[in-house]
Amino acid sequence: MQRRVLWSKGILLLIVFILFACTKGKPEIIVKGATLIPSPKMKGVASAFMFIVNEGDGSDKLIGCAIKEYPSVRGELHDMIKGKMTRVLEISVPPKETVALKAGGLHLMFFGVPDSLPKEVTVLLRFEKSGTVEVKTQVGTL
Ligand SMILES: [Cu+2]
Repeated sequence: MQRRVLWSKGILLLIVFILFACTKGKPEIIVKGATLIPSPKMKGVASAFMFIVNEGDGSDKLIGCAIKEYPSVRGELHDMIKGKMTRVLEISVPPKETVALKAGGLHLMFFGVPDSLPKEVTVLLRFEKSGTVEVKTQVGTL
């Protein structure tokens, strides 16, 4: 009896291990075409748009953002839900997929941005698994 229980526990552990092995691929994040656009209407506010590419086999999540040169700037993740800008706490980046952050959709939003900015800043993207990714970001206009 005791032996049979141990045996079935062993089988269960093996199944769990196999399932884990099949899903443990790593994400590989690459960011393209990043731009930071200061708001023409709201002082100290800027949005950022970019393509987040996950070339790896595992999923990841964007969970935060900041601007390296301006640590006091507050960064948020936003989405447009039913035409209304809404703060979200994470943005999923599935394996082998590209997530577009663009005007009218998912985007980053920064508050407390200085009036005059250099031509390029470093946006810091914080991912659940990949950690912090530094992104050279062009400062532009819409
Ligand atoms: Cu926004």
